[in-house]
Amino acid sequence: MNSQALIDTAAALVADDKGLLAMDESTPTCNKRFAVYGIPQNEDYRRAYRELLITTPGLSTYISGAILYDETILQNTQDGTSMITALTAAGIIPGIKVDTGAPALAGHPGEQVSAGLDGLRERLADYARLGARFAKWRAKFVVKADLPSHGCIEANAHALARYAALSQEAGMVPIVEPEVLMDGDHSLARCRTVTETVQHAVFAQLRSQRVLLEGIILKPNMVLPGTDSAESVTTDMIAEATIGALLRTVPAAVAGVAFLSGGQTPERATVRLNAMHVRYAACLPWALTFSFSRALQQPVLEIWRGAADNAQAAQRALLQRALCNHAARRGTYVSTTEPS
Ligand code: 5MM
Repeated sequence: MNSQALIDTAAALVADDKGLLAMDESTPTCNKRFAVYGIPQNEDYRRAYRELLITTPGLSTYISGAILYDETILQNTQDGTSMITALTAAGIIPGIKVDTGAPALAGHPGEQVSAGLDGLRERLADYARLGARFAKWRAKFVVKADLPSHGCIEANAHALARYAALSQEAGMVPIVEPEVLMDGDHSLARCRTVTETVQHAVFAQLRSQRVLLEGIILKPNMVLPGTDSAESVTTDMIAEATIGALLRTVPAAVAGVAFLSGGQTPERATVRLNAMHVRYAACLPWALTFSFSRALQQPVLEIWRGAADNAQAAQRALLQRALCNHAARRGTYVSTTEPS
């Protein structure tokens, strides 16, 4: 394992106030997003869409890395350039999602454990040969009065750490994504408690599997009340709960923290990231950035709708969202940064 190369890649992924573009939706998820806008759900349209994203002019000014899905990493742009080559030429570091989904966890009704460890060493070697320099694995945690269970937290934390160790062995920086889901009527305080419990378990397992913390990126949820909660919270309360939870659980050695957006509107995700920087930038031991999928892509899909004529406007929308989040990383975002 070349520790310095891992540290350098992790540092490059969070450098210059940039963030990551998560474009690793599995085929069913991508099709579900296309269906909302009446976009045909087939490989040609998924390829064209992903080409549109990665060929956005100027994207690397704000985006350091892009997380691809297995289908995409094997595809080419229309002119025959591989997606990886196109990304690298644009100055964006290519990465790959390597979990293979989350089947039900036996003995734990309503809970799931992410899969994909079998054969992972070989898959990582193949992806590294193709040019991927980082990987991503997501574990998700449902919040209810009695969930997540200890068994679910332990199983997913262990799998995340085994994945992270294998990624580093392959020379790829692991993005470690434990997501406490927004679905439900839980309070902000409950989300914070669960987030802290999950992060504690994840870092205990990462240590136990001898993962180099300087060579990982953590991709957590922001601490938010559930989507069905009637609780009214301010942006400052969210910033305080999120940073408070992370400061208590994430070692200072970790290279960076890059939030998922989890179903927040694009503007809210940006405003909240901005507030965290305005209030806490001076006391953060790690880089704090974004690794959004929906909060970057939703406006793009809304404009593109599968029509080539809309491609340039859709790319402008992606660039605009990336710019807003780049500003949020500096704590300089204001609502006038948004398009009128
Ligand atoms: C939580 O999802 C990740 C971040 O996306 P959001 O910013 O929209 O929350 C994302 O990378 C996710 O892992 C992919 O969309 C893949 O999802 P599936 O369920 O298709 O594996």
